[in-house]
Parts: sequence; C-alpha cells; structure tokens
Amino acid sequence: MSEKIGIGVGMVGHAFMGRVHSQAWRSVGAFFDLPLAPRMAVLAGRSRERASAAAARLGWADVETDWRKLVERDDVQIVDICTPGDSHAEIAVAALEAGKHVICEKPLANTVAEAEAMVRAAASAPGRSMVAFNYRRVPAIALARRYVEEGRLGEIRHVRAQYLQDWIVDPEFPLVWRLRKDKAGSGALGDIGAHIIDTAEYVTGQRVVGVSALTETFVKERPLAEESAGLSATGGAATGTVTVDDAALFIGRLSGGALASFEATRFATGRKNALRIELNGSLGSLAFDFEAMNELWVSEGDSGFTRILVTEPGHPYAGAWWPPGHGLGYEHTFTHEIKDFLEAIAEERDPAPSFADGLRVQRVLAAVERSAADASRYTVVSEAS
Ligand code: 4PW
Repeated sequence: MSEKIGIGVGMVGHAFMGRVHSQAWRSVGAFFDLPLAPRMAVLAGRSRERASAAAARLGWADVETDWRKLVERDDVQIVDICTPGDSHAEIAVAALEAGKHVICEKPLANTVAEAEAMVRAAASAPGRSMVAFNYRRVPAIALARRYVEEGRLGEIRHVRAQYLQDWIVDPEFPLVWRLRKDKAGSGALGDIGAHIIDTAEYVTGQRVVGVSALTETFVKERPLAEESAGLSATGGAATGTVTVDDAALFIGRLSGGALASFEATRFATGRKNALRIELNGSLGSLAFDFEAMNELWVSEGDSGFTRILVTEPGHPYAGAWWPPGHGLGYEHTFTHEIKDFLEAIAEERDPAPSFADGLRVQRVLAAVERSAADASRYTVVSEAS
C-alpha cells in the first residue's frame, strides 16, 4: 500500500445520484489502491432535517443547507454535483472559481450556453473536472473500447445504440423533475440519450458530426408530484403539463464514417434499464446490454456472436473485485468513475470525460432538438389519422 493523502469531498444533493455517489466515495478506497483517500466531509441539501438524515445514513460527517457554504469550506477540495441540471452550471462555476475539483452529474448542463460557461471556468481554474458518464466504467463497455482500439473490429460501419426504460409508461405516474424542462433541460433525450451518445463516442473513438431526429411526448398531462425518490413517486389530484420529450430517436454520422442510430425512451414497456450498443465493423462486431452488464458479445471472422463473461482479472476494473464469474452491478460503475477521477487528480492530469466532452454531448442534444423541431426535415408519406 502506498502512502495516502486525505482529500475532502463535499456533495450537493442526496437523492438517487447522491446515494449512489456516496456508495462510491465510501467504498472506493477499500477496493482500489489509490494515492488519495477521500474524506466524506459534508453533504448539502435544502432541508436540514432531510440532509442530516441522509448524511447519517450515507456516511457524511457534516451538513450544509446552502451549497455556497459547502463550496467555501476549507475542508472541501472536491465538489460532487448530484443535483438536477438546472443548478449544475452555477455550482460548478462557483466551485471551480473557489479552486475545487469538480465532478458533475450528466448531462453536463441544461443548455449549450451553460455547458460552455462550465468549460470556460474549467479551462481557467486550477481544479480538475469530470462529467459523470458512469456507463463508460462498466467493465464490458471498457473492454469493448479496448477491442475497437486494438483494431479487432476493423473499420466501424454501424453503431446501433439504445437506452430503453419504462418507468413512466403509466399515465398516472407523476410529473417529477425529470419531466420538467426548467429542471432537466430535456426528457429521455438528455437523461438517457446523453449516455448513449457518450457511450457510442467512447467505444468507437469517433464523434457524432450530424443528426436527424424525431422526438415525441406521449403523455402530455400528469399528476403533480407530491413525494418522489429515485425513479418512483406519488402524485395528487392536481395535474400539470409535461414539458420534455418522452422519447427521442435519431440517426447520425460519426467522424470516422460510421452510420449510427440512437433511441432513448422511457416507454419501452418491459425494458428497465436496457442501455444497449452494437457495433459492426469490417472484421467483426460486438454487442452489449446493461441488463446483462457482465457480458459482452463478440463476433470475429464468420463465427457469429459468442459471449465473453467480463469478470476476469485482466478485464477492465474487474480484478479489484470478486473472483471470476461473481459479477458486478450498477453501483460499481460509479466506484470506477470515482477511482479514475481521484487518480487523475493525483497525477495532475485532466480526467475523462472532461467538461469539454460533456459540452460536445450537449451540442448533439441541442442538434437533435433543432432537427426534431424542423418540420422541413420530415418527409410526410401520408397524413396520420
Ligand atoms: O442511469 C440512468 C441515469 O443516468 C438512470 O437509470 C436514471 O436515468 C436516473 O438518471 C438517469
């Protein structure tokens, strides 16, 4: 074991993402030999009562009710932003200006202008910054990237990316913040579509350079949310208007010449968290589905697809955990993300994905929305009845 240097963490927000990030901060040092030892110094939440209860449960030493106080504290060197998108830019810019390192949940911001401000702040600040696209840290996805980098798939011609969920299929499911443009920026597009854009770019090493899109809001009015936790909620009798997309479909061209299709929806009945990606190259293919996240399917030559169980010590991240075949879960992707972030800070280099990577995804999201809103780009075959 090398000598550890303590580093204080302040986390803003303690809902779904706050819980899973807490788990990562708590466990990362127990499984990875890191130069920095995170101290879970302070949690910020608007209600002192709820933040204190969360801090006690999740392992944070202290509580603030104003994120600005957290950002100013001397015992905080890293600010972890786990709030809805409408506050990302303000918190991140303030934290960077205060000299902190920043990790921020995805999508980076609610608009391209906000994301640009974050990139500017990151470029002129001493702290390191990272956007939390955790699915890059699924061992099978990191292994897929290794395959592409090694040239085993040849030239990539097709990318098929989907992120399918079904938690809002019921029209009585309440209008939670993820369904409000003012809080979330966009709907399925930004919340889960952003992940498949990042995953496609990461695995292929190519950039999305153009898109053509359709979006839809299937349920336009919903009960107002009274209580919500994670992806579940209860609502009352009053209703409100859904101001984001329920589903976004788009095709795109990647910088290396691949043709890509993307589908992000929360209306894929029966699909709970199916982040899927398939690549077809001149020498082979690979396929992944998060619902079987320890598996990568690979086709080389004319063999058809065979399954690799991505739990071997030589596979990305896997060796730090359990013996082969024992498998990892959702929470480990965040532990891996925090591990990579801490290593980058210690080695004084920029972590990936950077805020600039997050801005690039933000530009794709904005292009999808522009394309979907442009009726001239949609060719009518016959009028829908
Ligand atoms: O991984 C996904 C997140 O990025 C989760 O399934 C839910 O959708 C919560 O936020 C997004």
